Amino acid sequence: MPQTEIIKINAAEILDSRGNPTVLCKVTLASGACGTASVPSGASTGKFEAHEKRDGGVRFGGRGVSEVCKRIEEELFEALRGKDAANQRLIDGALIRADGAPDRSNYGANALLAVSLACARAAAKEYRMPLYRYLGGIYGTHMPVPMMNVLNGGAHADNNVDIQEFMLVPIGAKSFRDGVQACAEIYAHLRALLRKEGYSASVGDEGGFAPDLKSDEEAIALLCEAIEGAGYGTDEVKIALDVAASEWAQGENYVMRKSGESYSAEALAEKFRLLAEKYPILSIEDPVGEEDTAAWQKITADMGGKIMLVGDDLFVTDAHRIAELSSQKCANSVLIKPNQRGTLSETIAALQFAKKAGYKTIVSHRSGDTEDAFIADLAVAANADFIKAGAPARGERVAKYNRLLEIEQELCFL
Ligand code: 2PG
Ligand code: MG
Repeated sequence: MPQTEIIKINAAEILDSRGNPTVLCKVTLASGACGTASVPSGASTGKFEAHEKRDGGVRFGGRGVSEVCKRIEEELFEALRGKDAANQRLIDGALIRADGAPDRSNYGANALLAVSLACARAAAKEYRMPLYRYLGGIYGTHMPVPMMNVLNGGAHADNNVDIQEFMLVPIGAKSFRDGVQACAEIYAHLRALLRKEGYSASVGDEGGFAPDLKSDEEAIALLCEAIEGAGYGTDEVKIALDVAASEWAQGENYVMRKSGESYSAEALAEKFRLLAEKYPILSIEDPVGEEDTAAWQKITADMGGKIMLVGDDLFVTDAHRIAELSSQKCANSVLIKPNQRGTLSETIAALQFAKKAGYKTIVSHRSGDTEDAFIADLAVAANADFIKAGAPARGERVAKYNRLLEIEQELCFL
């Protein structure tokens, strides 16, 4: 008989990819099996995301999490002691009740998520199953298509580019492995192209290049050139953008942080309509602000039949917001980031609600991340359409893609 009762929880303050502290948690079961998980952290966080708890004070400029870890080991352990780690809903319900705040501001979504994910890993270990199979059973076997962010701007880079992410999406690839190969080859080509043009090939937070360019549109043109230069067609490798427009919202208008250009919601939507006409754009994330429901409805009505319109800050991985806003015909795709809500069960609920609405799903990393590749297993288990995990460079980014390569090979052996 599996012995999946929780007997111990450890937590430690570790660093994320930006050098900021984050939480690592280890859950030990009665059998001796244990699971660990660490949590990521965003830079362009949505207003409706759950709270991320920090210690304050002077350590790490107030961003320390040693107090957060102490409370996990003492208080959250008390709430979970003896509970069955294999009963994820029970675990997550206990975590949510222990926190008691709708925005998870008591312990913090970072604390809750680290415990929630570590419980799932510990249970998977005890059942001797790979994590994706524990999470998805025999039904969760779909490899997501990567969305690789190869050019960084916005809050993720110190360059003059306003749009946050320019991604490659190898929709024509026959396998995940072929998709990774295409993106890595195009990434290498883009580096050479930037150098040839006299631009910097240094990278931003998610491993994409972060040059100063003449315009944001030039970034899209460079991606197209790199796709073709690497021997691919723009019908097989498409482009996705994450505008992160909530960052620009100022009253009624949108003011780009770097160029200072100002747009009404309508003018901004028109700009993207023209770009999508001119370039092979598959998907645009957060083209308008998280609170601008009317603008979301309009852009969805105008462009939703042709391209993916992805809600990130709009939905914040919240099943209730997905149900509500999809019924109001906002967006047609959902970004899924577990730390936006704080537990695995709520993340799965968000995925289920998105699918029920007929929306595409994209499981996503955060700009500050760790080597933990939980989202790779989650994407396969949930049969998600896409995974967004940054460039094919930097350890914390490639950890996700490498885990998926490993999973794909395991699935092929079946
Ligand atoms: C986003 C994410 C991840 P951040 O906006 O989609 O790319 O960025 O983690 O900074 O919110
Ligand atoms: Mg986003």
